[in-house]
Amino acid sequence: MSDLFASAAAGSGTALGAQAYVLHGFALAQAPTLLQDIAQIAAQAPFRQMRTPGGRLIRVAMTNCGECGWVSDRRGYRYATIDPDSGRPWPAMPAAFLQLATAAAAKAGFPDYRPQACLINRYRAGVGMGLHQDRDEDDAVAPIVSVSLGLPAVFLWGGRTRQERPRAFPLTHGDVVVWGGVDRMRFHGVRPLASGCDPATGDCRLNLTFRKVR
Ligand code: MD3
Ligand code: FE
Repeated sequence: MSDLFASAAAGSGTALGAQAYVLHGFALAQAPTLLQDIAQIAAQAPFRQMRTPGGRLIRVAMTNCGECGWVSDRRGYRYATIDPDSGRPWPAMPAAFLQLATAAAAKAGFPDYRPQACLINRYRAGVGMGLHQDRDEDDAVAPIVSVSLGLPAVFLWGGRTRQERPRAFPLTHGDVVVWGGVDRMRFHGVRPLASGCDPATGDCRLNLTFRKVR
């Protein structure tokens, strides 16, 4: 890994791959606003555990904001403009979300980023996400921007095949990761969370993932 932007005023960055970057603490200043916005979104579209197409409960609790949201049920994984639980559109993407995502993408070399969806994942102690690829978006090179809030997690960064052994690295409160281009289809996952108490989120980790869907 090489240090990038090491002298930039907005913080340091680490390259994970040719087109994947961790921007350490990039969201720290906005974190309180983001957390307030998440609470407002969750009041309209509560966190819920969705089911896999195979019928198993997904352990990460999820909600969405933006033009469309990621959903999973017996019929499969997809993006939907309507929240299936409420029958209403997903809450709009807050201005602070959009600003942060576009600024992070630009800093990582992806100008003109317009995410249509923001999936909000909530992890509690013992909950992780198995190794997978994100393949439900039409655009397989546009970046995904992820924002970590609250309890720390160990992120698993794999290859383009499931066989490649993933590298583990920590993501902490305020970290932003941008993955696009040649690194967009890498396998990735999150180790089960250790228990803890974060001053901002209490007993959980929240992760925002911004996506260009179509
Ligand atoms: C790496 N979420 O929602 S960050 C997901 O922390 C997801 O909640 C994790 O994986 C989380 O699908 C990881 C997001 C992420 C998204 C796309 C990627 C990491 C990625 C694409 C390629 C490599
Ligand atoms: Fe993913």
